[in-house]
Amino acid sequence: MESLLSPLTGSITKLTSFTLLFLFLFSCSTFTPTEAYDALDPNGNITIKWDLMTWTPDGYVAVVTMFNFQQYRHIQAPGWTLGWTWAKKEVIWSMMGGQTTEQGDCSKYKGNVPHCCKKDPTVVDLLPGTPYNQQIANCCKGGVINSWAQDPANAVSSFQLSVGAAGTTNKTVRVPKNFTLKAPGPGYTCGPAKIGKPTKFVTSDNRRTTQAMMTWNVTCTYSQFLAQKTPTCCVSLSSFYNDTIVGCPTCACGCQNNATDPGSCVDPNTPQLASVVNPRGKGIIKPMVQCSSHMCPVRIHWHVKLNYKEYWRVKITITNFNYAMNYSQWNLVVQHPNFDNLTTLFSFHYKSLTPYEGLNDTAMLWGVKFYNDLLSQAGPLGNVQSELLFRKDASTFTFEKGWAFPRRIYFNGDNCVMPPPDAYPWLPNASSRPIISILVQAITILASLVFLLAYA
Ligand SMILES: *[C@@H]1O[C@H](CO)[C@@H](O)[C@H](O)[C@H]1NC(C)=O
Ligand SMILES: *[C@@H]1O[C@H](CO)[C@@H](O)[C@H](O)[C@H]1NC(C)=O
Ligand SMILES: *[C@@H]1O[C@H](CO)[C@@H](O)[C@H](O)[C@H]1NC(C)=O
Ligand SMILES: *[C@@H]1O[C@H](CO)[C@@H](O)[C@H](O)[C@H]1NC(C)=O
Ligand SMILES: *[C@@H]1O[C@H](CO)[C@@H](O)[C@H](O)[C@H]1NC(C)=O
Ligand SMILES: *[C@@H]1O[C@H](CO)[C@@H](O)[C@H](O)[C@H]1NC(C)=O
Ligand SMILES: *[C@@H]1O[C@H](CO)[C@@H](O)[C@H](O)[C@H]1NC(C)=O
Ligand SMILES: *[C@@H]1O[C@H](CO)[C@@H](O)[C@H](O)[C@H]1NC(C)=O
Ligand SMILES: CC(=O)N[C@H]1CO[C@H](CO)[C@@H](O)[C@@H]1O
Repeated sequence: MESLLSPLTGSITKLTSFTLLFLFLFSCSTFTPTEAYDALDPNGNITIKWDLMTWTPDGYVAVVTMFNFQQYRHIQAPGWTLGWTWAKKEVIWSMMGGQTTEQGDCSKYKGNVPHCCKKDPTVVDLLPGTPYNQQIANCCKGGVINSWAQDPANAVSSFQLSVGAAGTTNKTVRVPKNFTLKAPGPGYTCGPAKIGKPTKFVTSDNRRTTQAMMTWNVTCTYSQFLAQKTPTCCVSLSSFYNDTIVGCPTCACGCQNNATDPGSCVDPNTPQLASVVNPRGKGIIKPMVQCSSHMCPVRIHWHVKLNYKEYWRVKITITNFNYAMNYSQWNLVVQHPNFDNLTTLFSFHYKSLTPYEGLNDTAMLWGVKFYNDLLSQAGPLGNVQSELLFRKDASTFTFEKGWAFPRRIYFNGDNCVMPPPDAYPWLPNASSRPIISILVQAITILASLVFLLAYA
């Protein structure tokens, strides 16, 4: 209890300039959204590797492997869709661990009919539970791929295809062109296939190495601008030192409009309507959000909970307002200068994302498997929460100027809408805080403690 009474220390002038410097750095590091460059994950990409394993009488058998090298952007249900354009008149005789969505016109083939004759095939993953004789390693997860930081073992997806009417030497084979990746919506741009060194495979007993006949790679990168998404999440704030709860900005993710779009949201008192209105079908699942002033499918609440002498504590709550989505393997990226001294984190996993040497202010947080890695659909179970304990660095720590609040938050890789900085809960009399206000505050805290103890 003694620690609770510690005054909110810190030299104000120093802190103000620090805040200004930080804001300056921060505003300079916000990139124009046209660039497919993510400052928090500069090397993030999805690499699609084609390994030609054997030649066949009229072509080759290839194993295609997609590596999700992105730290925090995963591919969730209904999964990835990969397309390309053949350079010649290739056909796909057969596939394992994946399938094309359309066969196309195979009328000129008699007897053996190819799996797909389209010039621009579109491939999707098979579903879990596919018979073993149609599976290969890393297939059949319904197109769901985890992120590299969260679960590298499940950040890979593979399928195999037998290609005909193709070349049968590394001189006559032509690489496919115009790769497209939907994951599941737009957002990714893929570069051209680049032929490189053939992949070497080591047998499990480490006693023999084989190699592919030929290997090429395609790299795809994400751009939020291309995805053209309306925001999908927002941030609300509160603190122990101010009763105000700063909610998500109004219409952060869209407005409730009964006139032009009746039923654009679900009244929480009649949530059973949701399942009727939004049957699970193909393609992107449209959010079916609970009616609110912000209309976001997901809200992240950051509550500055306690102040100790050497530590301070934050509670994070993620709430699902979407009746059409269970967010599996959700993740959060949070930027706050005190992440360099995160001491304890309860019931979430943590990884520091350090894109810049010496700047350790960004963390990735995600749920514990089988405990809270699933953010259930809107309703009583639709939230997950955690508490974070930070160690104070006397030279930077302050409750002034909203310093204790996050600089930005991403949910599943999407930037969440923050309240405007001038709306953050301020310390009482923040502008010119005389010593007495500390006393008042201490007394207030004491009083509320006494109150709590009295009624506990
Ligand atoms: C893709 O990501 C991997 C892993 O971060 C990196 O090694 C590779 O250079 C990246 N490729 C491109 C073309 O950026
Ligand atoms: C094709 O294979 C030969 C050796 O078998 C190799 O020297 C050549 O670089 C390869 N060409 C390509 C385009 O991979
Ligand atoms: C590449 O694919 C896109 C979409 O499938 C299509 O609009 C475009 O015309 C294609 N370009 C070429 C050169 O095939
Ligand atoms: C293709 O990508 C894989 C995975 O990053 C890498 O191991 C391999 O060296 C790359 N190969 C080529 C030919 O670029
Ligand atoms: C839309 O309808 C709901 C209830 O049907 C109502 O609570 C809400 O105020 C209406 N919103 C507008 C913008 O009219
Ligand atoms: C979410 O999961 C629950 C429990 O597994 C299930 O009953 C519900 O139908 C799921 N909702 C959606 C939208 O998939
Ligand atoms: C960043 O913080 C984490 C956790 O406190 C620590 O493990 C990591 O070494 C730090 N990295 C740097 C570059 O300071
Ligand atoms: C709490 O913060 C709000 C700004 O969000 C401010 O208007 C209000 O005056 C603060 N309350 C106190 C007691 O200082
Ligand atoms: C109080 C404290 O532990 N401060 C440390 C916070 O982290 C930085 C960098 O990691 C250290 O230099 C500080 O000593």
